[in-house]
Amino acid sequence: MKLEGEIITQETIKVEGMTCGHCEMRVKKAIEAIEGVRKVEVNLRNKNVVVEYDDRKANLEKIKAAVKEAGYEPV
Ligand SMILES: [Cu+2]
Repeated sequence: MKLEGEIITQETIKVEGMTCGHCEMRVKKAIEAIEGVRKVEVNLRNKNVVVEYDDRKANLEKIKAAVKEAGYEPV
């Protein structure tokens, strides 16, 4: 949901190491747990993740750190 005054940024990041639906879910959940993240779409086949977030609260660094912590490699 978009709140008033909110600026949503959309970024696509490459993630290496995902091999199945389980990996997809882990990455999705890890990113969704970050405050300010509004939408996460993980595409296993293309090895990428489309993230929409409020850039006053979240940023790419935080998102990549969460991916790493879940055990995958953001590039
Ligand atoms: Cu897997």
